[in-house]
Amino acid sequence: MDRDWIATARTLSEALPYLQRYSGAIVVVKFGGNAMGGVEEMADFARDIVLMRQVGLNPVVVHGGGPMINDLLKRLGIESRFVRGKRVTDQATVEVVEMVLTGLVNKRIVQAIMDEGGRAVGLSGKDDDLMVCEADDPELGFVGRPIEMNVQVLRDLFAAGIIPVIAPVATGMDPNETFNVNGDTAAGAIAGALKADRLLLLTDVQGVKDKDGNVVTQLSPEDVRAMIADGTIAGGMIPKVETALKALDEGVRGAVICDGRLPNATLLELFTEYGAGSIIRS
Ligand code: X2W
Repeated sequence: MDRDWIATARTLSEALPYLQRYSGAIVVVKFGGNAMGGVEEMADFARDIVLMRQVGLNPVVVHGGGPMINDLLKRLGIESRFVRGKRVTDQATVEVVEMVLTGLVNKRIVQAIMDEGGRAVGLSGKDDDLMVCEADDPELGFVGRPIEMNVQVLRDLFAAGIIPVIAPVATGMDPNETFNVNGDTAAGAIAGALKADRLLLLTDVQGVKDKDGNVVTQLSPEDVRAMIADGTIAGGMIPKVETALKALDEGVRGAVICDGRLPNATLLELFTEYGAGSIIRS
């Protein structure tokens, strides 16, 4: 045998308690633009999501696409500028953000899931009023902060066996307004509104690191607050852990920050003893 099929069968057998534990669970997966990689990585990600659905979980994909937005803005000669990790979004930029996220990126993920034999439907925060926002900060322009969530459409899709794939674009109280929402923020708000069992933030770092640079596998909200206060958690990790803390406050059972470039990152996290990255839970 050129492969250890016995080990493959054992791996499946060992996953049984995890499959039982997560049966019916709602898992919101944030798939960041930096974690997307090429066609093959996209197919691998999609296969894991389809497997989750196949074994009785209710996965929801919330995606980013920052690098793809940067690309098109550059081709159009529009400058990209970020303040505290969020894109300064004027009228021209918000149009590009909506086109890239709800068009290009969203449909690519939907297609990848269907290619693996799953059923997926793409939507944005605008569909069925899923996510209504207000302006986050006047300095950022049309960047939205979710203030009202209507997740019934997601429950309807779960019941039909369909995987929702959500672009982080939303309307405001004025329905003619369009807001650009940070992908992590959107995933956290959706997970919170669903009181999800897990929020998985897939990114391009291994997880939350301690002072020596080692990944901390389990943290409580208090640990996270202490690590922010003493500067151990800094930079781009701050908005991620803050999203996680807010989601926990809203009733999510556990939030995980892990490296989406790892092969089968979501399966590793959900179905093995090992886990991946850092889990934050009370
Ligand atoms: C993000 C939305 C996309 C995103 C942006 O315009 O880039 C804000 O910054 P990643 O790939 O997850 O970074 N929105 C307000 O979050 O993409």
